[in-house]
Amino acid sequence: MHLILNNIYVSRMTFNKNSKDARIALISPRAVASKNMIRRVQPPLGLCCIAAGLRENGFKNLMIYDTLIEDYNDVRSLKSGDGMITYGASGEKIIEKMNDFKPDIVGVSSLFSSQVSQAYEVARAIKKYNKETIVVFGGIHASDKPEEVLNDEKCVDFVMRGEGDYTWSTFVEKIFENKNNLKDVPGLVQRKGKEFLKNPMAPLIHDMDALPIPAWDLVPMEKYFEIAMYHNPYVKSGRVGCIMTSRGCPDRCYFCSSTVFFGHKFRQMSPERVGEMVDYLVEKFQIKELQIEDDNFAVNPIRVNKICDRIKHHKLRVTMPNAMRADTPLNRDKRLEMFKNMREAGWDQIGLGVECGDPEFLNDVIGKRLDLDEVVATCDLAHQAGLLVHTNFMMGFPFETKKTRDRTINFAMNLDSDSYSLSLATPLPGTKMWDIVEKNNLFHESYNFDTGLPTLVSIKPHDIKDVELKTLVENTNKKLNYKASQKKQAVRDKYKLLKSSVHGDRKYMDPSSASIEIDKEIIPMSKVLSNEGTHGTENRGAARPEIVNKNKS
Ligand code: B12
Ligand code: SF4
Repeated sequence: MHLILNNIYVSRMTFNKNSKDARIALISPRAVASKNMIRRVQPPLGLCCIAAGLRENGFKNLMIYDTLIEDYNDVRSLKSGDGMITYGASGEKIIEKMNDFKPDIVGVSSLFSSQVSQAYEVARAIKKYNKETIVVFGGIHASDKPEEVLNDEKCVDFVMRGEGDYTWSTFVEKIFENKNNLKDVPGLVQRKGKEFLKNPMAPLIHDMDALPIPAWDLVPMEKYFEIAMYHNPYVKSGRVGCIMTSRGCPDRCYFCSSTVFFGHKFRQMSPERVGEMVDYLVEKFQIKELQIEDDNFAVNPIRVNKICDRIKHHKLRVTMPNAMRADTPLNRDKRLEMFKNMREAGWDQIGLGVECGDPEFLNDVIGKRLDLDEVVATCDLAHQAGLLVHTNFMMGFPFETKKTRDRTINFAMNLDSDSYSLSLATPLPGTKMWDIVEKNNLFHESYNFDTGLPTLVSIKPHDIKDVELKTLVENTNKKLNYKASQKKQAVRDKYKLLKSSVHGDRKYMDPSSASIEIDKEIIPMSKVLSNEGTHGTENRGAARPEIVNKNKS
């Protein structure tokens, strides 16, 4: 017998048991990348948080299936974009797994918008396995575009918006009560005829210390250790633990979608709780490195100092793949003290979010509120403390002009940073920049969610051809990193940490050996730079010193 539950049929047979016996699978879909991107893979923190919340509420039949780790080497080309790939376990493998586990409910997370087509594949596989299994989508993308998700993929039954740490238990309990009334499930979105019923969201979680330790034991940690292609792939040991010690960021960068989801209030774990999370990872998994995934880890420098004190006895190598602000704390002496503490606690590098070298664009358009002098000062302070500095920049913002690009390149070229990432700006749903792009019809014709990656042009450029912009970004990246690598052995040593064997043809290598290809001719970076100096910038990538010289003679 079936009863109708808001357009979906839920079998009484399935649900004639106690809700605590529910069989719940949480799945992380295949990822999408461009061919020359590193294929990163790390334990899915969000799903481990949800599983921990469920377990704390008495649910015990839980499975996390991360397709990326289950079949990391199943790499396929993607039709929707040239040079694009997708990797991870196939739909058939998922069905096989579901046949073993027999879930009642499946939660699918699409952490990135660029993953959503793959998340739909998961939904279709689940319904192929059993059309009565309930499929729920959540995570950043689905939270921002719930109607679109439900319209685009009929195999998705519900979207649950917002942080899922506690809302999942309510959802499973309510759906098992069979009340045909899910109005009390925070953030739930469901179809109602041609309309959508959208429940109010749960308040953001403020007591971060109350969150249980993520259910790392439900994922194959040893496999992640073996592949060792984490957010920061330059690892000394593969035994890496990833944690997030805060959520939310007080800043308002107009391109950032983290704050759309996690808000502007900085919600922090106490140093003691961070210490407990790290103790657990060391004791249970013998981690040797820690990657801190916070969006803006140093918002509270006093907390940073205390965390350093609390974890330094573990003698871990600590990295922080996301950038921190360059002006925290504002007092430079205190900043130096914080960097020294970080160094002592195991950090060997910090990352800074600079974004753009044009102060007006940076502050008036991007909304970063950052004095670029502080970036220069922070590089010096970090070096004094014995830390390397990685800086992050972007190009290709809507309506950006040559002047802004030139200023970014000149600022970056003259900065004493030890490595750089210069990315193409990518519109992310929910952000102010997305709205600007949408309103002004600036999506590049090749743009779709799959191709919304920072190695591709997603926004129609204003005063430069798209191919030229892409080349400029790629070549400037190489130049910046080449320049930096010439200065310090420590920087060259860092590149040696990347496992080259895993990726075969991937182009991540020591930038000292980088070159630029022009008209099918390979020009080594040393020649490119020695001929260019660091001033003229536009078309730097296309400058071909030998040809220029030949033409002159
Ligand atoms: C770590 C990280 C990565 C890691 C891997 C993450 C992993 N597998 O765990 C790596 C390095 C691979 C990565 C890559 C990229 N990333 Co990233 N990444 C992050 C980061 C810093 C942390 C993610 C995290 O663990 N969050 C903490 C957990 C607790 O949150 P969560 O996963 O969202 O889960 C919660 C909720 O979403 C919800 N939930 C999650 N899943 C589900 C499922 C269901 C069913 C339900 C109901 C609820 C639910 O409950 C969870 C607990 O509260 C975020 C920033 C951020 N603050 O989240 C960016 C972020 C997710 N990344 C982002 C982007 C853009 C990228 C890249 C495209 C960028 C790039 N430079 O290449 C690539 C994409 C790579 C690819 N191949 O597709 C954007 C995504 C925005 C978007 N809409 O696409 C973010 C938000 C950063 C930002 N500033 O905007 N990233
Ligand atoms: S500082 Fe980082 S996390 Fe905060 S709004 Fe800017 S990009 Fe987002």
